[in-house]
Formats: sequence, C-alpha cells, structure tokens
Amino acid sequence: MKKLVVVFLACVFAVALVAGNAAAATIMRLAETHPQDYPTTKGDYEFARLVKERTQGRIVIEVYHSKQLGEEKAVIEQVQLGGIDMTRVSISPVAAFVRDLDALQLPYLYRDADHMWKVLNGAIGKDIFKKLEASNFVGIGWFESGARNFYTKKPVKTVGDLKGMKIRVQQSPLMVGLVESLGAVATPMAFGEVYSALQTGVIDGAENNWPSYLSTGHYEVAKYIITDEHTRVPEIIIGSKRVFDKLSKEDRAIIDQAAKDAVAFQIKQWNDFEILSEKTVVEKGSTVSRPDAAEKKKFMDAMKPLYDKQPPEILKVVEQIRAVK
Ligand code: GTR
Repeated sequence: MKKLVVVFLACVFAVALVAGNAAAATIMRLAETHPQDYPTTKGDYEFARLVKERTQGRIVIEVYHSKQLGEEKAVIEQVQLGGIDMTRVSISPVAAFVRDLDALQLPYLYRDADHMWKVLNGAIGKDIFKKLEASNFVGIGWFESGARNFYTKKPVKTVGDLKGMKIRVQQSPLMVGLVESLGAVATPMAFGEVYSALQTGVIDGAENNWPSYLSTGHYEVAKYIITDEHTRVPEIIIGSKRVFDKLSKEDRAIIDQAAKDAVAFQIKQWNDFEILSEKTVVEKGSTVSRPDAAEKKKFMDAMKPLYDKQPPEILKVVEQIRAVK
C-alpha cells in the first residue's frame, strides 16, 4: 500500500512538472518564405535551436517555412501588428515600412560581402535596429544573401538589352527605382507569383541571387542570367516590438546573442549553396553572361542617379558605409 502511495505521488509530481514546464514555455512563431532546406531557413533553425538550448526550453521558436504564414509583405504587416512574432525577410520589402533601410540596399554600395558584414556588425547596423523601433519592429539579426543578378527569358548581354523589358522586383520603392534607372519597366510582385508570371510572359525577367534563382525554379522559365551583381541586399530577422517588449531583458539578450551566433553557420550554408546553385542551373541549361569590367561600369553609371534621389539622411549613412574599411 505504502509503495502504491509513493508511485501515485511520483506520478502526480511528474504530471505537475510537465504541466508546469508546458505553461512556462513561450512559443514564438517565425515566418520564412523559403523552403526548409534553403540556407536562410537553415539559419532560422540554428537560431531557434540556440534559443531553446540557452533558455532550457522556456522559449521555443517555431519556424514556419515555405510561406506557410504568407508572402513577405503581409507577414511584415503582421509582425508590425503583433500577429506574427518574428520573420526572416529581405530588407527590401521592410524598407517600404522603414525607409532608413534603403541606405543598406543601394546598388553597388558594398565593395564585397566582408564590407557589408563590417557595416552590419558595426555602429551602422545597430543604428538601423534602433530606427526599426519607431515602426514597431525590433531588429534581431542579419543573414547573408549574396549578390543579385538579372535573369530573363531572352538573352541579355549589355545594360542596353534590358531597356523596355518588364522586370519583376520586390515590393520595394527603391528596387522599382533601380530597375527604372535602366530604362526597364519595374513590376513589383510577391515572390510566389514570379514563376507563373515568367512562364505566361506577364514579365520578361526578374532579379535575385543564385540560390533563389535555383530554388524557385525560375531558371526553368528564364534561362538567361547576367552576373551584373547590381546589389547586395542583407537578410534580416525582425520581431514584433509589441511581443518583444514583454520579454525580460535577460531573455531578450539570449535571443539577440543566439541570432548573432547563428550567423557563421548561416554564412557557411549560404556560400556552399551559392556555388552549388550556380553549377546546377548551368547543368540544367541556363546561359550565363559575365559582363566585363567596362560593361559592369555601364550598369553602375546607369544606376548612379538613384543616389541623387535619396534624402540627406540616407546619403549621410551611405557616406559612413563607404568610410568603413
Ligand atoms: C530572396 C529573399 C527573399 C525574398 C526574395 C524576393 O533573395 O531571400 O526573402 O525577398 O528574394 O525576391 O522576393
């Protein structure tokens, strides 16, 4: 009898413990547009793993990949309202909400990836995170996203070839201006609609990095890619200020640190997949045009007027970015 009571009490204790833990765990939803095996999604999972480990399971970040929670623009709106806790997105569509981000995505702004990372990890990156707060976002971390190239249904070898072509861009005024500066017609559109728009000829081309060109299958319907590398657009993890304001300082610090510590892993995934993507699309029949330095300069010159259109506060940040050695 005594034994039975002990077993009974042990069971009650175990149930209480599990229930107690379950009640204490905070579940946070993170929206991701890419598939499960894409380098940004892998970075999201690593970030989530570190947060869970370092909070002993008190904070669980659930990754909803493959647009399960919607396309980027709608997700960003939800994060702003507090309906979705956080998201990993390109800064382009976020810049439509927080103009300051344009300073980080102007064409031919960074010398290379290292330059970009120095900017993001330094005072400028921190400052941009602060600026997000006025629009009810919090900045959590940055991820790598390589350089973006144009790809089209018809061959493009020079900047002039893009004139008059309908090119899809992200829902970002700056990206619209970038494409218009080439005399092309910018068509802002959600990421998930681009494949069929290319297929049906609603658009003549789009632009993205190697991994997205492969993973979306766009290479099947836009077989010509030109490596003009017009811009590096950092990926960002943003959170809802409403949600994050409720966290303790300690938990917030754990989350921020976990995002930082996931970066090296994400960059490694990125670099490997970038090489593989380029190789794969070529094997599958894409034609790559590699503009020489003179042709690349023509792309740069065509896009220069975009800088003149920026307000002084953005130009000030651009100056600071250029000064980062
Ligand atoms: C990708 C980026 C996505 C999305 C997409 C697009 O490079 O990782 O978050 O913004 O581009 O062009 O819509």
